Amino acid sequence: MAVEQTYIMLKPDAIQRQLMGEIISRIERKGYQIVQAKLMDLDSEIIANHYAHLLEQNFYPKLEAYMLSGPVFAMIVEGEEAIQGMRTLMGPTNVFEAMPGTIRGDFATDLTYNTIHGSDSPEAAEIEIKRFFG
Ligand code: YYY
Ligand code: MG
Repeated sequence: MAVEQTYIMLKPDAIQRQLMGEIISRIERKGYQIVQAKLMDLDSEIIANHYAHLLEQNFYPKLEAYMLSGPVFAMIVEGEEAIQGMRTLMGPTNVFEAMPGTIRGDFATDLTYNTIHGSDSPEAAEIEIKRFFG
């Protein structure tokens, strides 16, 4: 067991659908601390860096347009095993398999518009925290 920091981002649909309070409540109720947070507009360059592993995918243009469609809410979330714990709270990438009670299971019906991002490993968390918080 170790205290970890993970990069969490509420994606544009979460802000547009006014789900920020609901999702932040779930993170806090779980027992994690939000140690930094900001609303920000992304540009194509930071999106391409963040999703570099997906640039060649046929859905990338849709993903980029979504991430440009409005502000995101970027957070550093801290807690015991927070990287895996937040992935569990979020639910899997495939929203059709996401269980009720998870954020994606409760709020997402589309593989792209999936409401929330969370780092998938300690290496990714470190890089993503630097990318979005400097
Ligand atoms: O880490 P996570 O967000 O759960 O999944 P990734 O495999 O890193 O994909 C990033 C992002 O790409 C995903 O959150 C939505 C989008 N995406 C998509 O639009 N269509 C797919 N078939 C798969 C992923
Ligand atoms: Mg990912």
